[in-house]
Amino acid sequence: MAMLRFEKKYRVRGGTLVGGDLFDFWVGPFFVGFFGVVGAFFTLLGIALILYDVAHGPTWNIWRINVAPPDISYGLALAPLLEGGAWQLITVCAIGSFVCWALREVEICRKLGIGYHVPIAFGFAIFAYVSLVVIRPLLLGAWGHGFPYGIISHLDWVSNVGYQYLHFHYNPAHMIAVSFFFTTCLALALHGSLVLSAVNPQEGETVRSPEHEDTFFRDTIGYSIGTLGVHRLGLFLALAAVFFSAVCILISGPFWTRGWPEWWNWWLNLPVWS
Ligand code: UQ2
Repeated sequence: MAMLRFEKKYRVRGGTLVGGDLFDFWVGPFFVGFFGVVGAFFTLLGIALILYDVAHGPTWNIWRINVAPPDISYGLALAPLLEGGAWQLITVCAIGSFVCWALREVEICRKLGIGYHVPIAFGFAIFAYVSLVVIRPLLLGAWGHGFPYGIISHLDWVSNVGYQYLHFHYNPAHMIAVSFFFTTCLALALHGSLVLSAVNPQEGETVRSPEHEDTFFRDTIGYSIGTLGVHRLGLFLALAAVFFSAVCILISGPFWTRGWPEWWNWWLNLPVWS
């Protein structure tokens, strides 16, 4: 079935979580739904708040624009609008917008009768963001521990927080996360190149089957994970990378306040050495 005809056939009523048929419509190619409407509201309000805060700032230079969280002295209280209050409201709008996007994906999955893998995967990305701007600030007792919204400013924040722990690369969860990021790249490079090698032949050559893909890897390393398996592996590797990234920042401060190199003293202090 041609793609556009497929979409017409499967753009069916129902599957909504909230609002019943009320918002069950499309605008051009886009499904709207209750979460499309509410998500658009959060997005527009968030952008308006960013522009309001930035208009009171010193620059319109895109690299230097910054929306800063409140000073640490405000603790977990609400701050005045131009002293971090905007950052707090923007954070609420961002989370509202991201969660609406995920739930709109869920409604589309329900319409199509497919699994919830995409919104669950996106949920890991939302969890990573929420770790930085909600969970860790709550554990440390001040919204000022959230990261600032700006291109250069968030880089400075990452650098400063890293150096606060002397050498972030000694953070064990950071090590695991980086290993997963690299392995994700390896898996996607293997997968992308293998698929193209089989299904995008030179002119005059024929498309090859998954058996050819299996045989390539059995011949080279004695093992093929299979066409379904490689996607399970890819999803696992990518989600594990995000999960351990969240763990690595959540343990920095709330559960470990010294330099990360020092954490490894447990190894040097093992009784087996004496
Ligand atoms: C594979 C397979 C695919 C693939 C790839 C493999 C036919 C189209 C890439 C090979 C992957 C393996 C052996 C796993 C490597 C393990 C790690 C941790 C990177 O067998 O099936 O389907 O795309």
